[in-house]
Amino acid sequence: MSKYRDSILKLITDARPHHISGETIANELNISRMTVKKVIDQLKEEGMSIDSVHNKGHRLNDFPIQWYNGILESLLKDSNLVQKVYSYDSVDSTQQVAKASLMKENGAFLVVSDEQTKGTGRFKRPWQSPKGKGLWMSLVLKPDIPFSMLTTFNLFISLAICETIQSFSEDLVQIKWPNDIYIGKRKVCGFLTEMIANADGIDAIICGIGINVNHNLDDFELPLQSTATSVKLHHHNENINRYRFLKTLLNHIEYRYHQFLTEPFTTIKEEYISSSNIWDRRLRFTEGNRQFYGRVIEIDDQGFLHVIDDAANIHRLMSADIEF
Ligand code: BT5
Repeated sequence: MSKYRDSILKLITDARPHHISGETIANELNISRMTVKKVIDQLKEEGMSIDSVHNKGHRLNDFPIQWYNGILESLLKDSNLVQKVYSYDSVDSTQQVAKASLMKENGAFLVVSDEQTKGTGRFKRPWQSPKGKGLWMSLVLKPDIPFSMLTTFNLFISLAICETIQSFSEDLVQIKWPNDIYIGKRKVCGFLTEMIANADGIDAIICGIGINVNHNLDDFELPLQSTATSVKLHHHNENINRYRFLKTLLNHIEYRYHQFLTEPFTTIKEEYISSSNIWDRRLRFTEGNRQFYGRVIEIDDQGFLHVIDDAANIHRLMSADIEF
């Protein structure tokens, strides 16, 4: 693979919807036109839809299916959220890759992979991440905030994910506090937030997000076929281009992250409450070794859930597993 592939792809993507000439690319990158042509021919062989017209140059007609770093870099060039992106065909877990990359990156960055062989949920539970089907990503942010603020981070992020999926879904998308997004009774997304800290405060937040985008039901392994869903299954059964999906998600996260940094949870509390699916029903809560049935009374201004159990005890929860 040519070392110029990503830079060439970035220029072609930047130029969309217009053509960009081979000469302009060559001059911009200080390489020969022959090198440009070779790379573009190779990309076409890989299936990328590039229109090449004599005297006009090259145009990327549509985004491909696989992740290409050059295209991602172009899509993120105006982002205030991340400065850098790393994309892979296959990794064990984007969370692990993000953690390993922390030392070499000063700013915020994003890791995406087409497949995860050891995708992981909370408490080391496996996260199914088949190739080409989902958005498996880790977002590394480096806010200058005290620990105490972190409790509401998930609440802001879940709204961003929920509204993104809703913009593609014909059916209602809801948040299941604290870490899941559901469509009807099925889970479409799970996310988790890890923190790297030192004595003075937070070094980095690593937010791992897994969204089932283009799965058919039989792309899920048992037993998820009866508990999981994908965005496609609520999008007229049509495949969704993952670049467009990712771009929409990052725009929503950028907005909600700014809100998280500048405003209290109370600003979004009503919106959060009306987007949640945990009200007016008896639920099973698991918190560590403790398990009980109960009903949610409220979510407080710090984002804690207040629950009354069957024996009328009140619990104030920061995190728990909830089953319907
Ligand atoms: C979560 O954990 O829901 C957080 C999942 C985070 C995954 C992302 S993908 C990118 C990044 N890299 C990683 O390695 N992880 C993050 P939890 O609440 O513990 O839910 C895990 C449970 O969800 C499993 O025990 C299964 O029951 C179910 N599950 C596994 N894969 C699923 C999928 N693709 N869709 C729906 N449910 C799934």
